Amino acid sequence: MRIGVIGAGLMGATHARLLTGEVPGAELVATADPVRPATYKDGLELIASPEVDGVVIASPAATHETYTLACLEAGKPVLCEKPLAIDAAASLRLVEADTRGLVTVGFMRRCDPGYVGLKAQMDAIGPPVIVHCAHRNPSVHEFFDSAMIITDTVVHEVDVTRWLLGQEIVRVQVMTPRPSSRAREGLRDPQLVIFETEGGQLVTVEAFVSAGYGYDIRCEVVGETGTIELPIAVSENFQQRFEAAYRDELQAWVRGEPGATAWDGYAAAAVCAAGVESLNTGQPVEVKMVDRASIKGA
Ligand code: ISE
Repeated sequence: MRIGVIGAGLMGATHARLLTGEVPGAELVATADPVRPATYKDGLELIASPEVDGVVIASPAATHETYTLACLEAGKPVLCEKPLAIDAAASLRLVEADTRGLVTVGFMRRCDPGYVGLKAQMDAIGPPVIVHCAHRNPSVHEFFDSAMIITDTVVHEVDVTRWLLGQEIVRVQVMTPRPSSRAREGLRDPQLVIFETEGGQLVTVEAFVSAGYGYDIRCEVVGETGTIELPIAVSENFQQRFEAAYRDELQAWVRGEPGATAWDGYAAAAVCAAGVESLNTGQPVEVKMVDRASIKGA
C-alpha cells in the first residue's frame, strides 16, 4: 500500500518512521504539513494524489473531520489518530459518512502485545466484574488542562474497556483528590474515573499526568473466578511503551484487518463528554449515545 501521512509532528513522525522499513507491504510515498518539511503543505492535496492509496492522519484534532471526510470521498482507507474528531457530534457525522468501513481509529492499545495477551486470557477468569486501570504520565505540556486528562489520557481506557469487555459504558463519575503538589497550578491531577458498563461492571481509572517517575500503564481485570493483569512495563514515555503497538497497528491496517471503527471513535467521544461533565459538576453523568442500530453500516 502506498501511504501518505498527514502531520509531521510527534505522532506523524512516528508513523512515518515505522512505515519506512518496519511494516511489510507499506511504502511511505508522501507527507503533508503546513509548517514542517513535507511533500505537501495541504493535507487535501496529499489525499487527492493518485500516488496515495491510503492515508494516516496525525495532524491536530481539529483537522481530523475534514481530512477523514476527504478520504471517504476519495474512497481511500484512512487510519486516523485519536480523537476521531473534535467532539461526539462530529464523530457521529463520520460514522454516518463511513458507509464502506474505510475508517480505522488509532486506538493502538488494541494491538499492544500486553493487551492482546490480556484479552486472550479473559475466558480463564470467569465473567469479569471489575477492571482497575492506572494511566500515569511523567509530565504533560503546559497547555494540558483538567478536561484533557479525560479526553486525551483516559480516552484510551475508554476504548480498552469497551474492547476488553465488549460492553458500552453507560455512566461516568470523576472524582478528584487534592491535586498533587507536582501538578501545574490549576490542574486537577490526579483524577479517579469510574465507568459503569451496560452489563453492570465497574471500571476504575486512576489518571495521573504529573506522576514524574515514568510512563506507567496498568490494568487488572477481576473475574468471578480469578484475575489477570497487564505486565508492568514502566517506560520513559508513551512512544517507547507503545512502540510495538504502533507498529502492529500499522501492519494490521495495511493488511486490511479490522481495527477500531468510526463507531468506536464516536463511542469514546460520547463517554469522554460525560466524563468532562462529571469532572465539572462532581456528579455521575449518563453517556448520551445514539442507538447503533439506527445507523446504516455502523
Ligand atoms: C497521548 O496523547 C496519548 O495518546 C498517549 O497514548 C497517552 O498515554 C497519553 O496520556 C496522551 O497524552
